[in-house]
Amino acid sequence: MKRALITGVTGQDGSYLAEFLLEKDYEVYGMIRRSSVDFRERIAHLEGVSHFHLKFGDLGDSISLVKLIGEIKPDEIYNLAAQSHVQVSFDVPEYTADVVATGVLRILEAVRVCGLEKTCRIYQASTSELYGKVEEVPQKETTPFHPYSPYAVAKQYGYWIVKEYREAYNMFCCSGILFNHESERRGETFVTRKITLAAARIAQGKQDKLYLGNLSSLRDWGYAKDYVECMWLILQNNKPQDFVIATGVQHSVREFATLAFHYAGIEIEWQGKGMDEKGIDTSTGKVLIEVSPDFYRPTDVVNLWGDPSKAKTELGWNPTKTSFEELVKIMVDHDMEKVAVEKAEDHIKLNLAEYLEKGIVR
Ligand code: NAP
Ligand code: G4F
Repeated sequence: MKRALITGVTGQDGSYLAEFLLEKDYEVYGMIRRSSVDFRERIAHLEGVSHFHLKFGDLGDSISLVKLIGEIKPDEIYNLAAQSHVQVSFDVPEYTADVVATGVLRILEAVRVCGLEKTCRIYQASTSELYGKVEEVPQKETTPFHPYSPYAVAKQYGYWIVKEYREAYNMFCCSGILFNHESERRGETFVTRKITLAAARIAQGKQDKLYLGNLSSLRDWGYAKDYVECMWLILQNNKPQDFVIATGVQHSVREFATLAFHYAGIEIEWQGKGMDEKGIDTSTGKVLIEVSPDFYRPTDVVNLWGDPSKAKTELGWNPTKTSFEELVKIMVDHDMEKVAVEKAEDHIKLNLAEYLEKGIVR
C-alpha cells in the first residue's frame, strides 16, 4: 500500500485528492493546522474512514515537517498548502512569502533530512499566476514567467526551488502549473464561487446585489475534481517533469456571471462601461451586479489561457472532461440547494449582503 502525505488537505484540491487517492488504495495522511474553530467541512465525510489519517503540522514550522515526514515515510507528497488568495497576498505579503515560497523549501529539505530523497516523489502546486502579465497567449510550459502579485512571486520561488532540487539532488519533484480550477467546494471569496453563491441567494431573495471587480478579466477555468487526477499522473510518470494543466478554453468574469445567473433563472443584460458597468435583470430592470473598486488589485492578471497539449499527449489526461458550461451548472445547482436550507433569519440575510456590499469579503 502506497503512503501519501497531502499538505492543504482541508482545502478544495486537498479534499478531492484525498478522495481520489483513497479510491486508489493509498494510505492517506493529511496535514492540518490548528484553528480556533474546527472548520474541516470539506473532509468531514472522510474522518473515520480507514486508511485516512490527520496529523498536525504547518508549512511555517520545519520541525513539524521533519517529524511528520520522518514518521510517515511517504512514497508521495502533494504540497498543496498555501495562502492561496491573490488579492490577500497584497495585504499579507511577508506571510504569503513564508508559506508559499519558503514552505516549499522546508518540505524539500525535510525529505532530505529524513533520508527519503531517493524514494519520495513530490508534487508542488504551482500556478498559471506565474505567467502573470502574460508574454504569450495561450501559455505553455516554455512561456516566460512574469509574476504579477506577491503570491505569484512566492510561487515562482517554489517552482524554481523544485527544479533546483531535481537537478542538484536528482529528486523526483515536479510542479503542476495549474490554471484556475473551481468546484462546489471552492473557497467563497474566489470570483466563481462568490458569483454562484450570490446568484443563488439573489434568486431566492436572500441577497440584493453582487459587487465585483474587473469583469473583463479572462481565465481558463476547469473542474477541480478533474485536475487532481493530473497531480497524481505527474507523479506516476517515468521521469520528473513540469506540466501545464488547463482546459484550453477561455472566458471572462462577465461571461461566467451571465451563465451562472442564467442557471439560477435570471437573465442578465450588461449596460455601461468600466466602473459604471451594471448587470441588469432583464425581466425586472433591477440592477443586480455592480462594479466596486474594492475588488480591483494593485496589479491584476487579466489574460490566462493555457495550452494543455503536453499533459494530453504525455500523461494521457483529458482536459475537457467537464466543460465550462457543466462546471458553472454544477456550482450553481449545488449553491441553489445550499442557499435553500440556509437559515432565512434576517441577521443572516443582512450580514451576508452587507459584507459583500461593503466589500469586506473578497
Ligand atoms: P485552498 O482551498 O485555499 O486551500 C489551501 C490549503 O492550504 C488549506 O488546506 C489551508 O488550511 C492550507 N494552508 C494554508 N496555510 C497553511 C500553512 N501555513 N500550513 C499548512 N497548511 C496551510 O487552495 P486550493 O484551491 O485547494 O489550491 C491548492 C493549491 O494549489 C494551493 O497551493 C494553491 O496556491 C494552488 N493553486 C490553486 C489553483 C486553483 O485554481 N484552485 C490554481 C493553481 C494553483 P486551512 O484550511 O487551515 O486554511
Ligand atoms: O477568483 P480569483 O480570486 O482567482 P485568481 O486571482 O485567478 O487566483 C486563483 O487562481 C490561481 C491560478 O491562476 C491560483 F494560483 C490562486 O491560488 C487562486 O486559486 O480571481 C480571478 C479574476 C481576477 O482577475 C480578479 O481580479 O477575477 C477577478 N475578479 C473580478 N471581481 C474578482 C472579483 N476576483 C475576486 N476574488 N473577487 C471579485 O469580486
